Amino acid sequence: MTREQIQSELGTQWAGREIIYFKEIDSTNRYAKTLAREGAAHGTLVLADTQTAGRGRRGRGWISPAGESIAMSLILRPDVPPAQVARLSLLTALAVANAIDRAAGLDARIKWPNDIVVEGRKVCGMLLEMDATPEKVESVVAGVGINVHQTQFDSEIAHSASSLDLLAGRRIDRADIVRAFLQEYERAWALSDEAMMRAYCARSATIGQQVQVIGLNGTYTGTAQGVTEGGSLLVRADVDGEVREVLAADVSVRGIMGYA
Ligand code: BT5
Repeated sequence: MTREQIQSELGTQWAGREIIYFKEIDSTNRYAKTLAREGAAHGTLVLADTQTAGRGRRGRGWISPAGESIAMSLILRPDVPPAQVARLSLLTALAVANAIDRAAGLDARIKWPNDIVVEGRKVCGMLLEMDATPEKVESVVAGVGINVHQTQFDSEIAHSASSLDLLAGRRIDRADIVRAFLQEYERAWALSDEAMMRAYCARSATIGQQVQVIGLNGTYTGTAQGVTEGGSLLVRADVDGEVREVLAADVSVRGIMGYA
């Protein structure tokens, strides 16, 4: 996976016009945040073959083995107040799912809030980090990790994870996935709010499913009804039929049937 391969026939206006590639780095998100603070342009991509300290959400880690996966962080400078930044999580998920579908021919689905699954297996995780004042978003770093060539996983994730190669039954080109991601990102960025939400919902693995909401104040089951533009999941609780708004930060959601 080289910069030249990705940028050949890329054809984007801003996404990935600048690509910074590392053979190895601690975390592309950490580096991208530093670059953003130094003034890096909207659309700059930090890409690594492997990370030694890849980050997941809430202090969890992310494994990206050398030669087998994609670890990348896209620097964004949206002209929106901080309250509207949640839209970018939805947009990022949509762009990754579309890219995997187009470049690997797989039915990629968005598992709320931030996983991409194929056949119920996690092939991608996303971590968005924002640098903002109360009034203004300075930058957002959209971090994306995709499993491409792995054939084995640590025992901790063996039941839930898979790779594009395993699912497609053929070798998928990493540069094709990164290029498609940048193209799909730009396309999704230009959509109206309504069109983006429609496309997001059509790609959701969660909407319409029975889910279990595991929160601080206990656990309940219900049916996922939709996602708000603020990124919350709407769940109709089985116990009283009330629709509750579930924030990604508050709970984890499990499908009733296993991981997805
Ligand atoms: C995520 O967190 O899924 C967000 C992962 C974001 C990684 C990208 S890579 C580029 C950029 N730079 C970074 O430093 N990070 C971003 P979360 O939902 O918290 O899931 C983390 C959990 O997923 C871990 O605790 C493991 O159980 C599992 N996991 C770790 N590595 C995995 C992998 N390669 N495939 C599937 N599951 C994995």
